[in-house]
Amino acid sequence: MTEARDTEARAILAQNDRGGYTVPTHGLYPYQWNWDSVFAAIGFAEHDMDRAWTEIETLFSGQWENGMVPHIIFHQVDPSYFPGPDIWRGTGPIPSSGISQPPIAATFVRWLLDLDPTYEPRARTLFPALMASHRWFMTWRNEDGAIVVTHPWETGRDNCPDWDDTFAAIEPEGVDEYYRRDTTHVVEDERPRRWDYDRYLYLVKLGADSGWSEPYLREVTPFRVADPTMTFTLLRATRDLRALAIRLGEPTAELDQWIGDMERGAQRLWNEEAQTYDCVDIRSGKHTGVVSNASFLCWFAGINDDRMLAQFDRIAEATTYFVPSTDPAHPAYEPKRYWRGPVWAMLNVLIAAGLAEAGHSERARNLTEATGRMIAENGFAEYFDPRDGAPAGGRNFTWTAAVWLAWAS
Ligand code: 9WN
Repeated sequence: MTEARDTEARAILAQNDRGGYTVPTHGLYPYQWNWDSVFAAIGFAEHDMDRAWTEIETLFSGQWENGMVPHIIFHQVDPSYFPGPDIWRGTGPIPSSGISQPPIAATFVRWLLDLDPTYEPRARTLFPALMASHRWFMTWRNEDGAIVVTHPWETGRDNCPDWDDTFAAIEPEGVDEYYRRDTTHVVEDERPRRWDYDRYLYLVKLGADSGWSEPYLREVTPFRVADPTMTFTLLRATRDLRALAIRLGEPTAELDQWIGDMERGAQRLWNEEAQTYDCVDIRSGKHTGVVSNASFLCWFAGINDDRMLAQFDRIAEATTYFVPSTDPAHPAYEPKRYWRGPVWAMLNVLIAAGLAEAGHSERARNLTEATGRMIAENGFAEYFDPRDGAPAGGRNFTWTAAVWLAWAS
């Protein structure tokens, strides 16, 4: 079984390869996505190290002048996805979206280099671009060290219940008629609702009409939410960037400052009442009260908080496959609907890495083994039902194949 899955996983990476970059899956997502590509790189690293580096380099070829690395790069127009480049109106060197995604690149560059140090010259070339992307976050998305997003798509956790209250306060006026393509590829019950899409597009229009002006959006957007995915991945990636800086003989003062800021900022995400890290709506000041899979990225960020162990154990007990994207005890939990319940294998990799580093090796091992079993039994789906591991969303998925090759098999 394992060997057959290995072959299948390599074949998926090859099929989704568009020459220098991979698409997450054919049809549903026909472009280069930011964090998907970084996960793809570690999958390629299993059999083709040169191709692994190219994936990340191609991603950074779309970096904007202000340092932002877009969440989608539209290398060639494909009508099977909406919204495309005409709606986003990105202002970078290659047509792109106008928001970013969880900044995991520095972490994976460090991991790639650990696997084969002879690639150091390529890390050296990427280093200033990585610095610029972190500086962009720390300049425009930094609320006292907690990192905010201006669109749910930026966190990669598109329709999780964390956005429900903020979205309820948005009246999506002025959005043109549109035609979704995602539900032509995947059944509707496994995708966000129309209600969510109306608001996604409202926020895209707000940003695009402003020419993606960060100073303007900081003042006017109704959606400015501090989020554990961004805060924890950026904090972790900044620690890795610091390690790279030392290795390459680069200064670390700016990085030290950012790490200190985010260590303090991460504490803003602690919700005493719910006993978890969650999101904070900067406009209303309210916590969202959701235990999500992103809450468990605390260890990955180097925040060794034992209070989260009880939450982790409770949720692992409650489901056959874990970590579900939303706490099964939350009223908004839906085990098949995208980020409102399903398990995402690639997020498990980050959670398990953090658990192992914090010394919780048995939990890390259990999570890695359960993720491996889930993929071995159900294939390379986009996400999985926590109750029985049933595959959901897109199939032949790049990041699921990549994490299988790199960790889970
Ligand atoms: C919007 C590509 C991306 C992932 C995200 C996931 C989903 C896009 C969509 O697919 O989002 O960015 O159209 O649904 O939520 O995490 O990067 O796989």
